[in-house]
Amino acid sequence: MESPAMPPQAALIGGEWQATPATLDMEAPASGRVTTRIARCQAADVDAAVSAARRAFEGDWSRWSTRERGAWLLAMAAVIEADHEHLAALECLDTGKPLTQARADITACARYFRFYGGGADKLHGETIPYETGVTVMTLREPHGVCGQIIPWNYPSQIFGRCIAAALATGNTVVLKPAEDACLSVLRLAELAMQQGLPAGVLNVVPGLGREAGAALASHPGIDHLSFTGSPETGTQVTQAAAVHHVPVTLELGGKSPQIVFADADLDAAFDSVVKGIIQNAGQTCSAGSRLLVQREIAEAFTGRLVERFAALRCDAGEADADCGPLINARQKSRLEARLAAAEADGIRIAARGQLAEGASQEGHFVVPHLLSEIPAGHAVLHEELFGPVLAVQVFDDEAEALRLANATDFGLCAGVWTRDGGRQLRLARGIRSGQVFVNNYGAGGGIELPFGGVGRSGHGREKGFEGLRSYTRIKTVAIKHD
Ligand code: TXE
Repeated sequence: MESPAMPPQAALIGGEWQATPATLDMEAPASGRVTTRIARCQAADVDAAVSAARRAFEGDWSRWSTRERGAWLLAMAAVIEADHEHLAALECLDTGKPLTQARADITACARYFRFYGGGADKLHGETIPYETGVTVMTLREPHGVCGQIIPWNYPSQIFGRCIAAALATGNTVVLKPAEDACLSVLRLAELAMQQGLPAGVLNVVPGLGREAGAALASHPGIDHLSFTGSPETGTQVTQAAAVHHVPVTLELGGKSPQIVFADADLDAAFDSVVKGIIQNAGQTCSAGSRLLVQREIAEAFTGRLVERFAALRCDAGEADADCGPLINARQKSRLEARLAAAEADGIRIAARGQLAEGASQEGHFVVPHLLSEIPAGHAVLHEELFGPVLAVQVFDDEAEALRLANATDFGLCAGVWTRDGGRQLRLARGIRSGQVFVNNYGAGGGIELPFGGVGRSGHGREKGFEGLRSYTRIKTVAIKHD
């Protein structure tokens, strides 16, 4: 694969690409090689971006009708589709993910623009019956200037879900992409400007979390903040935003179970269990990282998994193997330390995948691991490992399955595999999480489906129409008349 053309090495502020005195090297996770540099924004750059976003919000942008905003988003979807292969190549190089996955992510990004482009003129308030002679209505208004801090695992998809929903509802945005992977985001911002988005409606301030990210979270000039990342950083961001009473949407990852009962379509469950943890090398907030399997089928089902895991190959994204590398050396050594601790604690490594022959030794690869015989309460059952590691637990009956599924502080997704209709409904209600998939598992997918967590997985919802609603606030207007 040829090296894709690189996006601007600058910040986008008030419609201008502005270089910063300091820059950050970007590294390809599959080779450790530096691919390009990005801007390293500081508090002053963030301040300028927030001011530009405020001017845009109070200027022309607020006069665009919902239909005009929708039309722009639909045109942007077409532009993304036209640049599909270039964007996919950037995403593949920058994150290390298999090219097929990178392509799917760009397709999803375009679909967010299409979905929210179509939705822009379909969101409305209500009228409320009240006293005689008083008409009451609710207006859905944009928050104003939205701060968005996004991670490196799905840069283009998360750009799509946050930016398209925020712009569809008339907000302006200051976006802080992740320092580990943001090339597709910069290219998408470049395309948005070429597509005639007014200056200041979208501002992008690349840089470090503790610099640009912290400056954005604590900025008094933002009206709403959305953050996707770790629970620890989520707490810091929330505390910073609370000083100015800024509402926050948090998407903080998970430890999602896939529960397989003996009566399920086991072939379908099997493929989905593997994909649910291997996708994006397990660096997916909604990864199915715990398998709960019923005792009658546990040996046979796990035996198949052992074979499949042993055959999984890791390689650079462009080789389009089963699994790419982890994002950086820090994530790799963090995961390796946890795997070593698990082994030292007597947990069985039932299977390990392999590194492809051509894979670079400098790449941040960790091969897929299947863990079994795990003592109750062990860290691998409740920590988000964020790698291709599946922890297997065996249960006897539905009550035990539900108890194990809920034995986590996280609550983002769950998969339930059973043909028993009553059990499907009982578990769908009983599992403490933002999404439950029955006889399928939509890790990371589902543009139309509200998405978000409970507990340590965060709060607020993105995606679907809920995503549009969350970028608006309600104003109640009561008019007394004759
Ligand atoms: O996350 P951080 P990291 C989880 C996953 C992973 C762990 C650590 O378990 O192993 O987090 O990853 C910005 N103020 N997820 O260290 O720090 C940062 O620049 C404001 C799950 O990469 O949360 C980046 O843009 N912003 C997750 C974003 O926060 C700050 C995806 C995420 O970085 C900041 C990624 C600060 N003080 C990691 N510090 C998911 N839910 O999908 C950092 N940032």
